[in-house]
Amino acid sequence: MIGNWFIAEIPGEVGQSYIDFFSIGHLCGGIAIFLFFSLLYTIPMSKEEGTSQVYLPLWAVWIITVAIGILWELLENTILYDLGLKFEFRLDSLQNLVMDIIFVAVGAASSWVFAHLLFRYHKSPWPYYVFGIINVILWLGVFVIWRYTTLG
Ligand SMILES: [Ca+2]
Repeated sequence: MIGNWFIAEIPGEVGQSYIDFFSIGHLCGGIAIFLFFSLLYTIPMSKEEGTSQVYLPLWAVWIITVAIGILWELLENTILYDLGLKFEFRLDSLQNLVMDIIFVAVGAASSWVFAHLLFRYHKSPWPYYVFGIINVILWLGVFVIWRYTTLG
């Protein structure tokens, strides 16, 4: 089908096209890793002294998350590949690998924007984590459905 080079529709295209169901997994990962490391911002922020106490600014949380995304691709396409743990035992194409990292970066950036907007009006971190976790679960649902439509 036209567009297969861009979006994987069959198992043989997974990891080769720019986008496949694992892209959504990377989006989830970006959101979830950002949520986790942002604890170093939100916990001190919610104390009396406010943002002057933060251990890690949110831009640094974003950079850590993207760095983990890059490390994951290195690990996945070297060690996990050698161990035979990679999907259908083939390496990601360069375009797929780069898009995976971009999806992590976009997921993390969406959490960053959300945190930035929310903390302007509401200094408690709870709504941020409640909606953040709901967001991860919704995208996991998209991942599972897309995985099912690709693999059958
Ligand atoms: Ca990958």
